[in-house]
Amino acid sequence: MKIVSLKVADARTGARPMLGLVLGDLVFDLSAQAGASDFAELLREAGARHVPLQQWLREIADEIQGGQPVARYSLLESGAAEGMALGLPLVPAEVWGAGLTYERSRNARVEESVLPDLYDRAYRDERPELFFKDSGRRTVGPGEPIGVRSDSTWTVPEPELALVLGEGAEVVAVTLGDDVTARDIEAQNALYLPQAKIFDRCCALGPALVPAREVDLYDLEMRCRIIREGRVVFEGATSTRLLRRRFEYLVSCLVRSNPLPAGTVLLTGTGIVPPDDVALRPGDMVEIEAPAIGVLRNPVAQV
Ligand code: DO4
Ligand code: MG
Repeated sequence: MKIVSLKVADARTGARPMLGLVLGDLVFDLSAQAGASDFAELLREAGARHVPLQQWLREIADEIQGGQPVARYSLLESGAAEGMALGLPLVPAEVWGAGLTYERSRNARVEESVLPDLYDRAYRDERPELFFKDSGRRTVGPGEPIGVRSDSTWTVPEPELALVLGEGAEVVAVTLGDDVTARDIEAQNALYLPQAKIFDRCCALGPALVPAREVDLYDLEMRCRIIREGRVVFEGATSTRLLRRRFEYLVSCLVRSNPLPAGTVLLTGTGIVPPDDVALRPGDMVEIEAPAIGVLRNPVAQV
């Protein structure tokens, strides 16, 4: 079961938002059934009914299955559905990032930085690396361009599992995230991290939300491809089995003296780092894939 946000072509307004419930390859109108047009509203509605989101969605799924689907998910994901497209699955209240949660990320930072010890310590210490990524307005959805800064020549995608937090900071759903990073700026000086991480179109989320209990969060395969002029110029894979931190621990550190609004997203760190001679170029296409969640596709643009 997945939840998607749909942009439905509308003669009067251009596009109208709709929530879809994905069951197998069929997408049903969740907005009509749940009375919510976005994920934040869906969370609030579940809270008002005092029912866990997962359980409510199961009940809705039982009712909706016999009805008429609005689209095929495979067509939506590939951008081929008529009059409909996938949108950002939720407008995040805030986006935070965790770093150095995989050995691969630690090794890459140690090699690139003039202060390697700094990264090794954050990988090993009890306190994890957590950083602010976005207030929501720099985050794009499926099919929308991610950005390369005009002052960076070495920007890379960071494919990460993204946790969506509810009212009490519990993980209600997961999706895929891209913590787009200017590695040259990050490597030059650790104090430049906010500039390496936060800029126009620095984050992508999607294609779908999967309720947290529907998947084994510690056994998710993830792949990333960079496609240039129809050719794959980089492909890498990882699994959340290789994660060095527990998700609950990362969240517990994030909310220490830091209450967060429902709908906050935590990117949980990357286990895929392209080799040093690979950098994103405008016109590239980045694909991030996890069989349990879907494929997040974003073209690359200069910002
Ligand atoms: O400071 C480094 C950031 C590392 C990061 O974003 C990651 O490991 O995903
Ligand atoms: Mg990252």
